[in-house]
Amino acid sequence: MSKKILLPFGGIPLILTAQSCGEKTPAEQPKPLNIVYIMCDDHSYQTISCYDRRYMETPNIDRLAEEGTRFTNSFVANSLSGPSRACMLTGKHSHKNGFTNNEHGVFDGSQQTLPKLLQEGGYLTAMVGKWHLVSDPTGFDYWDILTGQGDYYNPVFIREGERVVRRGYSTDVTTDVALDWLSSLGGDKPFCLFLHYKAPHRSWMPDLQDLGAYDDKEFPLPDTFYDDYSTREAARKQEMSIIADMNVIYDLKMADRENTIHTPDNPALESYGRDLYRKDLPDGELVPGRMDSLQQAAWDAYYDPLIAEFKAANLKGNALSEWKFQRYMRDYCSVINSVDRNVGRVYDFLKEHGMLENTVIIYTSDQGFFMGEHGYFDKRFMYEESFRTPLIVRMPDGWKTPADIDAMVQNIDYAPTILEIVGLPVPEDIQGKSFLPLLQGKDPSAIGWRKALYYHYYEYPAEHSVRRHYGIRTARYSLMHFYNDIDEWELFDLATDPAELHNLYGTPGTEALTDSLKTELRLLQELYQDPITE
Ligand code: SGN
Ligand code: CA
Repeated sequence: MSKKILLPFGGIPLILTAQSCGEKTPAEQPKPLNIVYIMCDDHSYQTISCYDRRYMETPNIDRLAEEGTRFTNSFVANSLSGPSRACMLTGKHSHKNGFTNNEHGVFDGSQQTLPKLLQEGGYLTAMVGKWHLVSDPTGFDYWDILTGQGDYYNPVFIREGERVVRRGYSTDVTTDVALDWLSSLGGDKPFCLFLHYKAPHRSWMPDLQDLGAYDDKEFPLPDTFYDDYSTREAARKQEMSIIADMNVIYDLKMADRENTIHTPDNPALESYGRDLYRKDLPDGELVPGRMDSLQQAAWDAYYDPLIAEFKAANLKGNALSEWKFQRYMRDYCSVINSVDRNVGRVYDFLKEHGMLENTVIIYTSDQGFFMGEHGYFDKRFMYEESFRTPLIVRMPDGWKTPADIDAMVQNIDYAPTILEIVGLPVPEDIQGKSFLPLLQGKDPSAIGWRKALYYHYYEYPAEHSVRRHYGIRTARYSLMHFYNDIDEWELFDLATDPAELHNLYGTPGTEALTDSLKTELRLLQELYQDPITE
């Protein structure tokens, strides 16, 4: 049982929840709560050890879960960067916030957003790192964002309109900027920091100190790596296959100095050269977003022998596919090493400054990511690995929150949850629901928590060729409709087919189930007022 303490703060009641049962209670004069919201780009839950122990260890992210709450059924509304960020900022589905896809989207910064509501409630707000919403950020007292997708080495930032090149590795320098901002804060105002890493986005370039970190590890091939996509047309028609679409030069860094590496499974990619990602530069010169000569030398010292080995091996067929999978996993996990280290830096900073007692730490990603399941990399699909996203919430010291929350939450819920945690009102038009009651240990059914999620992905025709689709997911079933230049439904029983290999749509005996899911889907489309129901 928890009790609520109402305190005046900035003219608005601040709700703090203290533990009862004789355990620790907040200090007599509780400080307003700060928020540190850490969001990675494309971080799969499969590569966070508190979610999945198969691949790697992430002790610092795990510590947040140990001291806080791990959400085991956390999802996005549209599995793509810009749209996800817009959903998070507004608490609304894509069709409502207007940012449906990366290709043509420009975020309308004049609309109501979480940072603006926090500012109005007396908060200092900052946006640091990947923004990806094209228009300039609004609602922030400080913003210092990566350009576009951002670069891994010596990245270019736009600091409140001014271009700044920062020497170093993206995840480190982004943390530096965030900690500098936190250090600059004085006074009594609480803050909300949005710390958005570029990592581990494609092309998965590790920090120099992490090169080779997983070379001794043989990653288990996912059971569905050689999926034949039978019964699933949209699943087959994509262009995000490790075997067919992942480029050994661009993605896996196998470019030799003479550009003699070819991609036998995809001749169209042969024209890619070494300079796609390897940046040979005159000594001492720093070209923004590119390695300097010292970084380049360390990079080459690691990759050159691998490139020679790869050329000599002349792999074909499954041997080449599985080699690609191993290299992908090694690079990706190496990039996560730096993420985890930097999450530790943020934690240590808060601890050293006595802020763990009044700061909420949230760790999440803009969407999930395929780690070879169905043979894929990338995301976009409503299939589980991409639809899900990691979510860990560490409430301030003194709170006792459930170790795990299994209710289905979605990124449109973040804004109302944060507003409710800090005691600010949640505007009526926000579509997400605050999951603060779940953090307080309330039973989902007792509070009428949602039983179904709505999803809508729009970016097609576009890179990776994932067809437009919308759908509904309940605790047991996933029903999706692919549309535009295709008209295909897919239905999965997640209880008997968690890998989503057997499309049950149209199979005898599923008529009643399909009808009821379709009815629920239409109700969700009405509820959220999505005009597209093709
Ligand atoms: C880039 C990547 C894609 C990726 C999109 C969207 N290609 O275009 O592989 O799907 O970003 O990612 S790359 O050749 O430029 O690396 S998102 O996370 O920003 O939505
Ligand atoms: Ca992303």
